[in-house]
Amino acid sequence: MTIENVTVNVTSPGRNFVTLKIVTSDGIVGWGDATLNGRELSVASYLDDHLASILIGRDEDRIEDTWQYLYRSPYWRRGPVTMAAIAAVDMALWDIKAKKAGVPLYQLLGGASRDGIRAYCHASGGDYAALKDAITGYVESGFTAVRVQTGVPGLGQIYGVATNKPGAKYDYEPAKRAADGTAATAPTEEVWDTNAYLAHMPGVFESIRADFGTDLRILHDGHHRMSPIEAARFAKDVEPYRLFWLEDCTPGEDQTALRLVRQHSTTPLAIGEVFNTVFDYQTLITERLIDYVRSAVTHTGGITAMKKLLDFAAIYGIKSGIHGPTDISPVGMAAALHLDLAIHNFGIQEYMPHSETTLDVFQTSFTFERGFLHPGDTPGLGVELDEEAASAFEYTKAYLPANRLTDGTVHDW
Ligand code: CS2
Ligand code: MG
Repeated sequence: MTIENVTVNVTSPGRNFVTLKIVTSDGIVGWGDATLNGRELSVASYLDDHLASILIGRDEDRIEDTWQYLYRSPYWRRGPVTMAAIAAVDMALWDIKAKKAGVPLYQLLGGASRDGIRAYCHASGGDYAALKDAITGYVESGFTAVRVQTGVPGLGQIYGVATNKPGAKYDYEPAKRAADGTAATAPTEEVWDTNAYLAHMPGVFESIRADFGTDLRILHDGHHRMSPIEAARFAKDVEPYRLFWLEDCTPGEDQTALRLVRQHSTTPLAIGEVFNTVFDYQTLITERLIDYVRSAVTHTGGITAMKKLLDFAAIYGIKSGIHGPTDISPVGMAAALHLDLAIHNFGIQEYMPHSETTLDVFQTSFTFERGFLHPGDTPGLGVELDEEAASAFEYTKAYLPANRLTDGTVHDW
């Protein structure tokens, strides 16, 4: 059989998503996630304008060959747009292969290596009282691992922290539309001060340990904002609080920055949500500078590439921590869960549940119970896009916020 039809769906049920649909000549449908937060239409164009016609008539079973063809044959390689497009094709082909075999995808990846996938959630609050409230709520709902982000005295709204509005949930939406819900025209800007952050955070972790004990897994995201020496000091300062990981402490493109952090501390390190190939990790993995690989299946070339990356990491004792925010669609999330269940070097899975509006459009078979996820046993990835429901939600431009230091200097993400 061959690939007969390739279409790209752009929809915005609460937030923007790009989904690839591949249909075979015998009518099997495969879905792939191509969502690149704030740059969605670039990937839609890459798929529509450059890849769709190449795929028509190809044998849908030749997943490895198709991946190599899409990655190696063009002159231009890598980058988030290209790798998100390749990822969507790869996921859709694995979805088709598993549907044809009549098994959930994890069975084709070697079968289950565990019964459930430990998930961490996002707890945040503008001050410690709100953060504590959020953590308490998540622990009571069964989470055994919690990422904590909080406001810093003297600074206003900070990325990753929910506003303290009464009734607001303690999570946040990574990309922002205009205040009235219509298309944004530019990113909002936030003010950042690394010194104030470094002075404030160790006390927050101390309070969390005092209030929640030693069992709770505590994670924290630095969002690439520290210099190598600042990150080294921070990682050392928070050692007594035994973080599960410190994520993205330095800018992602400088792999050697983490050498300095590693020399000074035993706080476990995670990085990679902005990476898109195994080459972004070459130094980090071979020199054992990290403990967790944070890539998204959606931004790293799909299941084929992720499996190889995680197998490479396994040789060095490095585990997975696959990216799972709301800007990864339910299709991309399902791809992560099948990998999580199958690989041996699973570490933890990020889980930021999608809104009900999103889940009305994407029908999912994955489950969450008492802190653990499972992809379900529906053949394929286990997610179907309801195209009719999706058509009611028009693409609405949204941006991740930018940030500047207190003197107005543009700062790292
Ligand atoms: C965050 C994300 O999930 C995470 O760890 O860093 O919110 C990230 O900033 C967004 O996915 C960016 O699109
Ligand atoms: Mg992150």
